Amino acid sequence: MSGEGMSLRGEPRGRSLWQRIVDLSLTDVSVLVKGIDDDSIEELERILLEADFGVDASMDLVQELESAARRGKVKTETELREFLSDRIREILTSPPAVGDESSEDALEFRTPAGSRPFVILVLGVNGTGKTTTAAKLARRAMDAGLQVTLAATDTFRSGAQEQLRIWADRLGADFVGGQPGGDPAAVAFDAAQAAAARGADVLIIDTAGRLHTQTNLMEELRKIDRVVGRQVEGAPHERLLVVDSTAGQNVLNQVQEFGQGFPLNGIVLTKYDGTARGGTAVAVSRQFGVPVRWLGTGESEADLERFDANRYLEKLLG
Ligand SMILES: Nc1nc2c(ncn2[C@@H]2O[C@H](COP(=O)(O)OP(=O)(O)OP(=O)(O)O)[C@@H](O)[C@H]2O)c(=O)[nH]1
Ligand SMILES: [Mg+2]
Repeated sequence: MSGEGMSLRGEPRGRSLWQRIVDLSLTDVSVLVKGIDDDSIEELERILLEADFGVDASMDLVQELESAARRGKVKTETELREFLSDRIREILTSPPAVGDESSEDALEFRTPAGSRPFVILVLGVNGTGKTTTAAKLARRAMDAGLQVTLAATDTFRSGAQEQLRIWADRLGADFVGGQPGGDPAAVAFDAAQAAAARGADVLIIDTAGRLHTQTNLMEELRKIDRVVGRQVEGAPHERLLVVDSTAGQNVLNQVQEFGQGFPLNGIVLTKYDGTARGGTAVAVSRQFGVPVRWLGTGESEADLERFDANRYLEKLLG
């Protein structure tokens, strides 16, 4: 998150989250003598909320900072930065990055039993970036030397199938789609069969974010889930929820809703290139304990970063 050039509710352009925190002068001598005043506390909470840290994480951070300052643990800007960085790292549930990226990617797409294919179910409400993320994940897996099948189960929205097919052609991945208006679960069935027959390493299933029928979306998605589970041992091995990082509080509602329907393995935060409010990852981790796994940083297939807490904190706190 660069923050440069972004205007945040009338805030002057270019002031990063860290700069705004520093401007509160929480480490001034007067604070060290008298403690942090209520106005500054309130202001810090406001800044965190505006950066999408969510209510729970914002309140935790502010309270912990207040008590640390009272105990004389936070006396300089460096200590303040370290304090926030440590606390936020604790909240983030993401696994630490190890080794080089491409060998990690190969591991990322491997079933526990070493069987094939590794099945990823891509979930999320409409427009969050599911199809683009499916393509980006395919690209990562292919770069790691794996054979990928992409499946388009949104048979209702016109253009949805075509969009993924175009990605598949461009990337050189196999593609499975369905008849317009056909049963999405039937596409998942065909895709599982085709992937197995081709000896694919990875099957990525793109889904609809909204249904154009009376059928309940969650039920439809669960049907897809069950169908692939019957075809491939342990599938889906990963259920990823794609959320738009600029959607603020809505992100939390979506994690809540999908989390009730599925044991989510991870979150993909998309459009991270377009936000100056990087706290969403913290809010999600604090509230649901679901790790943020990937960041979408643009519209092209290469614009996917593995979520790394250290890199994230560096960007967040300058
Ligand atoms: N800037 C930016 N744009 C993105 C990112 N991910 C997706 N987009 C754009 O967001 C728009 C929607 O992306 P899709 O992948 O079609 O979203 P979807 O969730 O599949 O949408 P539905 O199938 O309609 O539910 C497209 O214009 C994408 O190019 C990202 O990380 N950054
Ligand atoms: Mg789509």
